[in-house]
Amino acid sequence: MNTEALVPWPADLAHAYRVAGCWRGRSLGSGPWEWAEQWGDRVAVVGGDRRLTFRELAMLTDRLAEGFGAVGLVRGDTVLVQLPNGWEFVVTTLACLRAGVVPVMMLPPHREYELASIGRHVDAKALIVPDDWRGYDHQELALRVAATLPSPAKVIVAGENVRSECLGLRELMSRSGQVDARRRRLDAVSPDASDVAVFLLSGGTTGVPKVIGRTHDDYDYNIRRSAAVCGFGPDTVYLAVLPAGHNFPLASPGILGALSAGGRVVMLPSPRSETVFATIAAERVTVTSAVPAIVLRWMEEVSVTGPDLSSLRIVHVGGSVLSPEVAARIGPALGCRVQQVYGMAEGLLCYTPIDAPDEVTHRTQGAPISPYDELLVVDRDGRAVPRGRIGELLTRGPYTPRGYFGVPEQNALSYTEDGWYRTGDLVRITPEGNIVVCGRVKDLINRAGEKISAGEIETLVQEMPAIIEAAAVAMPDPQVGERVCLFVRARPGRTLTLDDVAEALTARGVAAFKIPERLELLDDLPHTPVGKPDKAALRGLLAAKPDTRS
Ligand code: OOB
Repeated sequence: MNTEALVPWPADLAHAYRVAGCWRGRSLGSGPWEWAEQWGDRVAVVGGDRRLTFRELAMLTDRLAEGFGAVGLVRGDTVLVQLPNGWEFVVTTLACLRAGVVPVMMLPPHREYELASIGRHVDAKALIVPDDWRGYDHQELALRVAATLPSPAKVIVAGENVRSECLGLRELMSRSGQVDARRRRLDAVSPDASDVAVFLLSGGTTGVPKVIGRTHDDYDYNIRRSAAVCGFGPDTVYLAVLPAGHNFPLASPGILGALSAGGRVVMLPSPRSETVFATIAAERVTVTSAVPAIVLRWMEEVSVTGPDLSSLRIVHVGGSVLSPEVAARIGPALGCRVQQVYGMAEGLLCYTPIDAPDEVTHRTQGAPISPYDELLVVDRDGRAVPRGRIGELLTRGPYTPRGYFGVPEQNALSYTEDGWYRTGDLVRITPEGNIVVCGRVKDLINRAGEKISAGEIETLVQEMPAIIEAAAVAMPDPQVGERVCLFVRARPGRTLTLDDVAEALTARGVAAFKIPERLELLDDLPHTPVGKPDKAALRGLLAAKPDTRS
């Protein structure tokens, strides 16, 4: 990895974060053995038909970390990880942390376009994929992508059917040998706490790949504070249903928060109500996290099946706007408490307290996890607004890195000169210090918590010969919050259908969740004085002309 492409914290602040005890100077890879020493024979991870104790988890982590070395992956190399929620995801992530190999957290629906552009950007040395997932051949995909990358990249496959050109993940972790000696060998090459531990993808990349390098120090603090604020402990049984590569289920407090508190993680590759309810009952799950769209489905379907959710104590809800009315209904419907979570892969995390009054839980997105988080709410000219007024939220702090990896021009837009990250969210802060998200100024579509960059879609469809100009706009939707509507000015004499757009983007290798779900052809797009499509006017058109699909 080109470490010069990272943007470090200023040295004096880094020092202050160490002195304050935020940064502990330890690698996240030391976690599994520390946990094993405290909670050795307790079950740590449940996934499919596997149940791994903390001791087994530490042993498998070490075996795979050494397996990575045996196939030439060394500290500082980046690997694209595209695994569904299962035990392999957990072991792979921990083995990367242990070996200092940096996982880039891709999502299972990503295709050639996303894998290749991110893979090139980070100079990936391997792709770790399932053999086949939901009827799609990921080995084939990964081999195709690997052939286009600048460095020779290995394809490592989780699952049974490993092709001869690929390496088997299970084989890489089936090494024999003395456990203690291996542990010492790995300890000796442990990554630095200031090294990047994971690369998270930013919600809504603008066509420029925006990946966020989270260091061991910063992510450790993120996990530790989140676990404390959410009361995680050895009695926690956390159900991971959101795609595990997202910061929310991974570390807010999620999978890593539960394990580091001695709790148990249950990995489930689907948020389908039936499976989720059955798993909560069977594993006595105490906490899970979900985006509002998923919680809504659970609430609708819970009364039909009447499952046993008696173990469930808390649901973390975040990733997109939750209305106060829905928030108030979750507790009674699922028989648990709610904590709202407002967070971002870029860093800042806010939670409503576990024991907050309903007013706070239902109507706010909570307060930051650290006293060292800095918040600034500004107007369009970048001036601070009076407390309580709405403006764009800027933030800095011990787990909010100072820039994306390798995109200085983008960083000049997304970060101020003095290191504030521009969240693009419109918020106000209540007198008690809780954040209320009121809207956003960034140009993206938030579809069930998945962020889709309008600019990315526009650039991609511009390649279609029938299109002169296009604008992607969020269309409000009761099920998923927002869907992509594409406004198009077509070339005279050319026709265009929604299917044509979907076909072109699919052929381009774009993830299905980004594909527009409504197309509006206009003779001309409205423009702002500077000549950009006028999105406010387009949103107005949408409001006046609701979707007529049945
Ligand atoms: C989480 O992370 P990302 O990186 O996928 O997206 C961040 C953006 C925020 O800037 C905001 O626009 C939106 O997602 N968002 C919310 C929200 N939580 C996130 N908007 C309204 N209400 C909320 N509660 O989405 C994420 C990362 C860690 C924990 C939770 C969510």
